[in-house]
Amino acid sequence: MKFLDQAKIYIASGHGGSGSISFRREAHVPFGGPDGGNGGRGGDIIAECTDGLNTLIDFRYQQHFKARPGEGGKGRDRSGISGKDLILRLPLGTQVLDETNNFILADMTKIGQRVTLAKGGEGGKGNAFFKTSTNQAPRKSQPGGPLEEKWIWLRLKLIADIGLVGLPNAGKSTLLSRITAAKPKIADYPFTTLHPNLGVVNQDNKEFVVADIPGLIKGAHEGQGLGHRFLGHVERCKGLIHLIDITSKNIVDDYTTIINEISAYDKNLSKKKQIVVLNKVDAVEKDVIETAKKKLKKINVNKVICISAVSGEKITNLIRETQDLIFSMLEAEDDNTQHKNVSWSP
Ligand SMILES: Nc1nc2c(ncn2[C@@H]2O[C@H](COP(=O)(O)OP(=O)(O)O)[C@@H](O)[C@H]2O)c(=O)[nH]1
Ligand SMILES: [Mg+2]
Repeated sequence: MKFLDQAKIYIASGHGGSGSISFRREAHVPFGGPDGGNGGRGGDIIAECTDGLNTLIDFRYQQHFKARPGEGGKGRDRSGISGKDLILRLPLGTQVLDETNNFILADMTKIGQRVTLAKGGEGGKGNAFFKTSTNQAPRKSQPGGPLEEKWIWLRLKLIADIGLVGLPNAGKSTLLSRITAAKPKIADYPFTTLHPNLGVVNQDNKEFVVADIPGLIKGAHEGQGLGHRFLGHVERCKGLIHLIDITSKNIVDDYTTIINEISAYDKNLSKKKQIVVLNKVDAVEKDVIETAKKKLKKINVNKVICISAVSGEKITNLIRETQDLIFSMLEAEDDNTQHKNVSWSP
């Protein structure tokens, strides 16, 4: 599935430090008691759900993750220092699966959520621990507990920030390939695309994910084409880019067809913020653009961005407007979510 980004990685917690065997040696105490300290705990491997990441690309470069072992215990009842935990920062929506890629070990669904994937070994007891009334000088200590190691799969179902909607031929695939590294088929027969294409837009060091929603046509909500099924993917988008082909004979119809299909699918979806875009301005004269804008104004579409996905005209404008939209939605979300940064434990 194109929605999927996945990586296989090796994780190993730290083994526990061994307990120490030691006896007190002091100038005036001929037979000192046992004072071997306990070993430190090995570090855990912990998955943490993090804001602001939306790919697993980092895991293509590094596949081995090992937490630190615990230190051995020492004489004079000193415990070994525990090994540091290793935190795997995973994007929201990542699932952690076992080596077979079948069994889900963790589902990262909340920012701040933490799940221990591999537990560090316990520290071994030092000989001081084994002192009893009958054995005042034990020569016994424990080794540290074993580490845990395994291969796991990380699977990210990308959640798009923005859905790209519009009739077939509006230029959605062209725009997606222009603003992201995605390579969708251009001028593809609309219903042969079985999955929405996704791409990451990176501008001014800010990233967002766009999903191209193909196959939306009149009657999609009654099951015409596959567009209806795809609309489900935009449910969690923060907003829409609505593309209209300016060379079309009836841009108002084109616009309302899409709006009707979206609201027939889900009333809430039609409340999503959208950026209305007239595409292919390279192919028409200036007066055609002005007429188109006027027509849209009549149906209360007052703000329109005119671009050419082919020549690149005003594309940066569109991206910045989109970033503003996402930012305003995030701010609104922040106001509504008071528990956003509270960590979650299983
Ligand atoms: N002249 C011109 N043609 C475009 C532009 N954007 C897309 N097209 C063409 O419009 C056709 C449909 O584009 P496509 O991206 O496949 O549309 P989609 O069905 O919405 O994904 C293709 O032949 C594109 O080359 C543009 O900005 N200017
Ligand atoms: Mg397309």
